[in-house]
Amino acid sequence: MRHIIDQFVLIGTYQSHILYGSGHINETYLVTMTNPDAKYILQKINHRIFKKVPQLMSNYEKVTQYMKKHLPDGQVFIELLYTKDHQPFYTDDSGYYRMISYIENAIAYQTIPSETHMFLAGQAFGVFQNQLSNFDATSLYETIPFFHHTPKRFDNLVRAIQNASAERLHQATNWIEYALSFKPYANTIIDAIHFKQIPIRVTHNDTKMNNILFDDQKLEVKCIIDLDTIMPGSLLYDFGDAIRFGCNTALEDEKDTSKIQFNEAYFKAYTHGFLSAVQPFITTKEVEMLVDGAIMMTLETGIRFLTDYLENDIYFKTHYPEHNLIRTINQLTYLKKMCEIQIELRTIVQRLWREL
Ligand code: ADP
Ligand code: GN1
Ligand code: MG
Repeated sequence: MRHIIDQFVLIGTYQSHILYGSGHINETYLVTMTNPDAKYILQKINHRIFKKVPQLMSNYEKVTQYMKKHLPDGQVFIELLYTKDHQPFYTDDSGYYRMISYIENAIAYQTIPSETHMFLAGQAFGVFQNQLSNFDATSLYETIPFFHHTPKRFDNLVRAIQNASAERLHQATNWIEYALSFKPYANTIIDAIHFKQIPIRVTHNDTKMNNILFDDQKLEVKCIIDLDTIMPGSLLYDFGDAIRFGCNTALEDEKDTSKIQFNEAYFKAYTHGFLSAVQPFITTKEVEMLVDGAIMMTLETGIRFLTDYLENDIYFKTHYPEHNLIRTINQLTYLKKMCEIQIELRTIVQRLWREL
C-alpha cells in the first residue's frame, strides 16, 4: 500500500495507514502524514462492481469540481488528489486506487442518534439534490447500469434461485417466498419514470446514513460522501434509501428481529427536512410517491442481499457466512413493518407538504 500512496501528490511525509470506515463496497484507508500533519482517504475501488473505472472517475472529477464551484462559504466537500502523473486515479496489477481529502472532525453514524440529526440529514440530501439540479446529466456515465431498476433486480434474484446451492436455498426458503410475493410491485417507480409521471434527475443513489458525515461537536452536517453512484435517477431513490436505513431502529445486520421497528418520529423529521429543501422544484407526483420510494428501496435492498446470499457472497462485503441472509431477514422484516403503516406515512407526508 505504501508504494501506492507514494504515487499521489500529498502534503507531508508518510506516517501510517489503517483500514477505515464500514462501507460494503470499496476498501477504504485512512492515510496519516506528518511534517506537516495531514490526513487523506485512500480507496481501492471495487473493480468487480465498477467495471469502467475511468468513466467512474470521470464522473467523480466532474461532480467534485462542480460542487467546489457551487458550494456556499464554509461548506466543505470531498476533493480529489491527483497522481504525480496528473491522473485522477492510480492503477497497477493489484487494482484501481483514488485519493481524496479527509473530512476532519466528522462522524458517520450507523444508527442515527436523534430526530434533529434526521431533520438535518433530510435537509442536507435535499440541498444536495438542489445543488445538482443544474448539473448536466448527459455528461455522466452510468457507473452501474440499472442500479435501481427493481424489476431487473428481481430477474437477478430468480436467476440466483435457479443456480443456488441446495444448502443456501434451504436456509432462505421462507424469505425467498416472501420476497417473491412483492414482485407485482417491482415496477412502481420504473413505470412512473417510463410514463413520464416523474422526472429523471441527477441523484446520489446511495443515501444511507453512513454516507453523510456529521460534525462531531456541533449539530451540523459536514459533508455528503460516497459519490460512486451519482448518475441520472429518481429523487424517490434518494429519499427512499435514507428512510430505509435511517428509520430502522436496528442496525442493518441486527439478528434479533424484535429490535427492528419503524421510527415514525424519525420519518417525520427526515421528511420535513427533505421537503423544506426540495420544495422549490419537487413535483406533486414525486411528493405523492415518496413513501413508495422508501418501500421500493427497502424491498430492492432486501432482494439484493438475498441474491448475494444465494450467489455465495460475491457483491457485498460479509463478515460471516450467514451475513447476507441476516441482512435479508432484517430488511424484509423492516419492509413488512413499513408496509403495515404506509397509510399513516402517506398522511404524514401530505400533512408536512401542506404545512410548508
Ligand atoms: P463504500 O462505497 O465502501 O461505502 P465510502 O466512500 O462510503 O465507501 O467510505 C466508507 C467509509 O469511510 C464511510 O462510511 C466513512 O466512514 C469513511 N469515509 C469515506 N470517505 C471519507 C472522507 N473523505 N473523510 C472521512 N471519512 C470518510
Ligand atoms: C452499499 O457502498 P455502501 O456501503 O455505502 C451499496 C448500496 C446498498 C448498501 C446497503 C455501490 O452501499 O447500494 O444500498 O450497500 N452500494 C453499491 O447497505 O452497491
Ligand atoms: Mg458508503
